[in-house]
Amino acid sequence: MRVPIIAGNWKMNKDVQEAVSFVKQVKDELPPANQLETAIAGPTLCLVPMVKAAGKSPLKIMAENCYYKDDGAYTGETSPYALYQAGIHHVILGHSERRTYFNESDDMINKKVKAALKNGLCPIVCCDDTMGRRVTGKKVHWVVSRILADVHGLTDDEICHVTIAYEPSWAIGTGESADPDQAAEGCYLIRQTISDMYGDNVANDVRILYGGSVTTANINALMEKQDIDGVLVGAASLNPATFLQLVHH
Ligand code: G2H
Repeated sequence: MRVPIIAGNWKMNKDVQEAVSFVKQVKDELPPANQLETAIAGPTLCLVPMVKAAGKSPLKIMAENCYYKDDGAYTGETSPYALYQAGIHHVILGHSERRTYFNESDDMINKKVKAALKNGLCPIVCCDDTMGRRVTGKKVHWVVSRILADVHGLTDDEICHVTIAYEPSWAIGTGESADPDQAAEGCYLIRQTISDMYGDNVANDVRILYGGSVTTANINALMEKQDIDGVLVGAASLNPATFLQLVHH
């Protein structure tokens, strides 16, 4: 059975004090992780204090990115090895904003996914989609080719530690969420692709999330869909009370 996930992605928001205060406000109000997983991805500077503040609570603290080398002369990058050693065991990779503003290619994301897994980190691999491609009917090939490239070369065991997030670019931060049917269609296509690559048993174990303008108003309709195992939430995850409403939707 796939345990559902409610994950926040703060992006480049909050300082250390704000991040720690948020964690302290929510950490005792969360369901057990075997019923519903809860996670927050925060800015790199905040991660270690957040892990400390979360203590033994079910809240998982995630990185928003990492590099594909463990160490070396890579000024400004974050080591997946060092993240794991610091108690951060999850990382978002390939977010649309990384692809768009920092020119991350599928090849680079594939290297990062492999490096994360090698170091014990569980990646949430984001797979975007544009309105243009949707309108011209190329959406199927686009979502599928992203997945084929980003998880290329992973073993059956490795892919089971990967979560995939379907995030249409036109829904990210725009207030215009994909409607539940569109979101479910993207997640379904991704699961079919995983099934073609690894078989039905593996595809049934891999969790697939929807992300893009998720709010307290639309989360129920999204979570009801069979192929949507959870949500990756940006703006609506910044307020502790709203995050708790999303968790207890
Ligand atoms: C999509 C999402 C979080 P938002 O990027 O990954 O952000 O909910 O603000 O659209």
